[in-house]
Amino acid sequence: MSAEETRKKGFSRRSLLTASTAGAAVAGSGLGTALISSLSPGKALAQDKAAYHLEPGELDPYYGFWSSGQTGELRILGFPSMRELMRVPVFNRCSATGWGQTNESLKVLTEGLLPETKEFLAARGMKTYDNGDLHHPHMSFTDGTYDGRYLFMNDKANTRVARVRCDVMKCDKIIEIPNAHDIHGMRPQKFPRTGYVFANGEHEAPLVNDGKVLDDPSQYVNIFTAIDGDEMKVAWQVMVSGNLDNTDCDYQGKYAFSTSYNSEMGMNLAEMTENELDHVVVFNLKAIEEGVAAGDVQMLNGVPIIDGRKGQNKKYTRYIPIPNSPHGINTAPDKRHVVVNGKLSPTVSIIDVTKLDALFEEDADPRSAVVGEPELGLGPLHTAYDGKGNCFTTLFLDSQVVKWNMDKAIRAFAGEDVDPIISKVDVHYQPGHNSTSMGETAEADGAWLISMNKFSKDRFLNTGPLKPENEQVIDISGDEMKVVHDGPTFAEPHDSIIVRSDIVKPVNVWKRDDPMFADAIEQAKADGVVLDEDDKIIRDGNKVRVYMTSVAPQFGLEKFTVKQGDEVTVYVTNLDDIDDVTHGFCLSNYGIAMEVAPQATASVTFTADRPGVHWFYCQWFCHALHMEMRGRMLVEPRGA
Ligand code: CUK
Ligand code: CUA
Repeated sequence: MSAEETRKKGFSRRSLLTASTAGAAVAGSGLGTALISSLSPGKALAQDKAAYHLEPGELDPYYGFWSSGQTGELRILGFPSMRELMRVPVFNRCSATGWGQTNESLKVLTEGLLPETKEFLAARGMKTYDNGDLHHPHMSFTDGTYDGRYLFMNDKANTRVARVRCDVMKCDKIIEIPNAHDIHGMRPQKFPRTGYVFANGEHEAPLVNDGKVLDDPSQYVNIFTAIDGDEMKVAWQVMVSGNLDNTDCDYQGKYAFSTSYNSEMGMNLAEMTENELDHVVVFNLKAIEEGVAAGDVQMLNGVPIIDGRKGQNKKYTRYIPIPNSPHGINTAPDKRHVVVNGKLSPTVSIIDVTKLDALFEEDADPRSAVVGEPELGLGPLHTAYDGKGNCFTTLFLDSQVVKWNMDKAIRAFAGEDVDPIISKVDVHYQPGHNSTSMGETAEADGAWLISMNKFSKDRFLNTGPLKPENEQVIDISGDEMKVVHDGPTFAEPHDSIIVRSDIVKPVNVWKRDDPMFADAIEQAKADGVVLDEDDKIIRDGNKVRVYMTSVAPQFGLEKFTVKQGDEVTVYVTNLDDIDDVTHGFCLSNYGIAMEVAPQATASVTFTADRPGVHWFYCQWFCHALHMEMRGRMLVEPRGA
């Protein structure tokens, strides 16, 4: 029975578990998993435990996509149950899946590196970076809401932007951003579609950073980058004054905007925090595109760079003064307002995007687009939305989330005597980002908030000096926010998005012609091998290619023989097409291991420099006879 037939008959493990619900009926209808759940998104009842406590076999109404900070991976959670479903390696190495070791992953990890980086790494015996710092995961948009195509994410540690395919939940592109330093804020274009992915270089440096200019900050610049998210290529860059922290864009497709906590261009704490006012840079996308087309750029590393620094050509950028060291910047689902979070200032500043056209006029008041500046509490970092006009801002220093009303804040700024603050809730402790269900799209549904707290202190059993973070699920369906769940997590998710499950439709098995293993298919063809039929060993000088199928519980080859010093590539093709029958290939005492999911081909290349008998085994439990799924690599010693 094929996997498809199995699903249609409702015999898959999932539908058996949910046979008593609507699961069995819809399992074969292609509607995805959302309808199978007994919970529906956005309908969670306040204070109703059933809304976030799932019974065994029940599915969550939302996917959570989580960053992992310095761990460098993307995480997938079920939300609101907070069950961690999957870890998708991106900028890190993964012992389980072989990410960073398989040829397929090395291609993704190396092909987008700059030539000078490749050279620098090669001199250290490295093919790519080993670490990353993944802060901001965001899904691609079409027409102002998530479209389920891709997830994009930044690497602050090594100045990269990556893309994960939502059909297979694997990273397929990583590019290093030239001319910029340390990508922090990153957002996809919301309208008409993604389109662009905007990326902030956070740290200032000389534009040509070859050592000729060193300790002379007056010659440092910072770079804002627009990436073509379809091609994963840099489209253009803008040189700015001050540094760049977080970024977002509007629902008109006209403007992007970034916060700067260091308008001073300071190099130490005292200098960086000196000014009472820092700024938000507004980027005029159309003017920039026209400037690029007209050649008003300098080319560097193959990328056109527009000069958008203060006092330069003002049609490209404007600088809106914002109180002290702003951090997060978040566009509201009303498609009109943008909240800039003050950090060192107890205020947030509200920008009205319909006033940005006028901001670009000659002699415009730089603060003319600011329509509200409510004082909320100490350390506002990030703001999320319920789609009903209310905003939720994390207060790092107060260890609180404050719920406030956008309209009232704007009216108060205009002089009316109204208090925009609705309520506050204590969180534990020191929150950074927060996210609401669908909250960064035009389809914010006002059901849930997650507060991503940097400190957990006494909330969990002590794990020693290094403690987990604490992420708290908050029911926001009523006026009072209610914390309903503590979720410990390892280093250090900064940001998350909460996506309705019907939007995300991953497949169960790979397509045999998937581009992820196109190189393997091509090499097999050249060797006269049919990947999903043949078990063959091809010798090509001292290069040996071992083609091996796998069907639970057997590899296609029980042994293969190579010579010491051969460069061996093992290709494993998983012929199983049943959901969840993943195999692995682990070559013991060679430091080799990889995952091979249903219908995938994975490959790894190594030098057979240890003579003797070496067992390879399947390291993914796949069958009652999984232990027996093993074979031998026989390495003939040199000179034999
Ligand atoms: S930043 Cu971490 S809490 Cu990198 Cu989005 Cu604000
Ligand atoms: Cu195949 Cu375990």
